[in-house]
Amino acid sequence: MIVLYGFLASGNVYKVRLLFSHLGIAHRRVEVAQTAGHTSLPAFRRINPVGKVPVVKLDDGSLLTESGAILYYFSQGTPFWPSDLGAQTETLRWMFFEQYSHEPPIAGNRYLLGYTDQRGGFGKTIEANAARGEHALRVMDTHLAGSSWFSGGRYGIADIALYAYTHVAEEGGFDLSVHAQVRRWLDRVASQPDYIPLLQETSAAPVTRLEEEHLR
Ligand SMILES: N[C@@H](CCC(=O)N[C@@H](CS)C(=O)NCC(=O)O)C(=O)O
Repeated sequence: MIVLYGFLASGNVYKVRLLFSHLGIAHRRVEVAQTAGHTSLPAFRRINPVGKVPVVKLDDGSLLTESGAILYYFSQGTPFWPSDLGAQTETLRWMFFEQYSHEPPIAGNRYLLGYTDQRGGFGKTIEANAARGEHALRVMDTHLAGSSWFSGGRYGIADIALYAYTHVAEEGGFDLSVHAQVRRWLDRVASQPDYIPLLQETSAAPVTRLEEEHLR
């Protein structure tokens, strides 16, 4: 069975779990506790030298890293990756936007405000992320005024990539009430068949911890 390394509340891991749910792909999850520093452990750095989740281990032992690359891999030959070159380019445009202009400030503030002691000298970073993230949300809202989706005219992997941290942006201090088009799009995503909420466990076998995994 496919192994997915990552923690449940991670938006980047959720992207993969949401696509797996839509496609009916079974996986077993290995917990890698970021807040306990487990992404820095030598055992994990051997799996992904970058030290980030998600990581997917295929049945032949090969490893896939980077959420966008993993979405690309599993969406091939499915409706979640368009067949037309223009729509593919549009999908990639929004996935690159997500990785550079959207996820760093929005996920960054969600992490700093929700998972760290925010009095620990992060004030200026939180402020800069707030401005960058708000800009990204405005760009999305403007796009959605003329289009229902981000993946070339239909729901696809760019929508999944952008949904992961947009739907929890309020945990990072962002006000979604001012982005009406974004809120409608969030509802459209959540009404897709086999949608799962972020914290719903999807592992088809008991979740193990990284330490246990390396004793197997
Ligand atoms: N570009 C990467 C980013 C992944 C990422 O930032 N993962 C976070 C969790 S959401 C992580 O593993 N952080 C651990 C750390 O930085 O030590 C992707 O899209 O997969």
